[in-house]
Amino acid sequence: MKIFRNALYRRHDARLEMYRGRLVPCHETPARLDHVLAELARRPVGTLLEPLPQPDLGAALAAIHAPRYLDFLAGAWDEWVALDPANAQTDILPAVWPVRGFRADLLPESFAARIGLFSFDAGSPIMAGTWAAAREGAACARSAALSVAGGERAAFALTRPPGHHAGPDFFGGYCFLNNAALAAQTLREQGAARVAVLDVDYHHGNGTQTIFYGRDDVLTVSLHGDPRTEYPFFLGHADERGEGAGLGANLNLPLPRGTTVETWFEALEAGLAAVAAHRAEALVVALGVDTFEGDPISGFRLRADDYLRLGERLARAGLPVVLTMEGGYAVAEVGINVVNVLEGFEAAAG
Ligand code: SP5
Ligand code: ZN
Repeated sequence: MKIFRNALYRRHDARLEMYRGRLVPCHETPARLDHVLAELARRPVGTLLEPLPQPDLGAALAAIHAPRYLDFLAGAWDEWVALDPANAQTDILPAVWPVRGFRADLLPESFAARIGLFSFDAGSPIMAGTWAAAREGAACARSAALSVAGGERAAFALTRPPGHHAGPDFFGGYCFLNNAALAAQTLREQGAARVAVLDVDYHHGNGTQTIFYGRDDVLTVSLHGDPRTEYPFFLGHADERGEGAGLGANLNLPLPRGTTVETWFEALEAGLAAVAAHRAEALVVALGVDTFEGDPISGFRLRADDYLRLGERLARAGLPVVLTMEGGYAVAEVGINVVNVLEGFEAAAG
């Protein structure tokens, strides 16, 4: 399998996220990808590649994200430092948001107001290299989709920061640009009539759901911790089925904290049945391994070997597949778990 790896992943290396009234060290760190690359060096289940040159990446991103959001993200760090040179020592976090009843149509002049307008949590700091790292990650996701559209059976976008929480005009959940959505949109543009996104990260793929909620050409399926108790809390319930033309093209499979492998794989079967019923011609897998029993911020109980089975099952779906790297915070085990998925896939894909 082709593995498009983001060579700029270390440039996003934020310090602190807000948790229970305190700033705590970020869970989403460069070390996560160090471990995946180290495991790939031990078990070379794919070919590591640089993303393809992409003069049209900006236009491709504008098909899934609002232009004013992209403009803000691209310039946020420079604006922040221009406000006060001392800001260069501090990452950017929002502290005020336009909730129900406030105006989101007007773009405020205030930087503090705009960072709030374009975000939904205080856990996703922006620093000097965030845009460069996220943009290069998007280039990897688009490269993976272009290569699958060109006839590859499967390709993996090995990148961070992750993407599935990023919506049309908001960041959060450590995500800035939605790599899985970009891959799905790219597969559509390249000729697949119907595409499915299957999100197996522990957390609901709220960004991806929101991007495609009104469309019937991209099915979005997510298996995740029940939002009644689990992040991102405000979306991901079973009764969210899509709207307008997209009605029926969103499937949420929320599972209780503590869910073990048998139940999880039953939900996976239900998700894959929906992908087949949609008659998807290509599949995007938002691959988070924060379903692992040792994950420090999640609550499912998958074990390392279960990821081999996941990879095998994904291959047996029989579709061309783009995988994007999402969550997984048991840093030392992230490499083993991710490479297990790839190895299982390759073994079953033949
Ligand atoms: C891509 C992805 O997996 N994003 C997840 C974002 C979760 N953000 C909220 C994390 C809450 C951190 N809780 C700290 C618990 C310390 N024991
Ligand atoms: Zn997650």
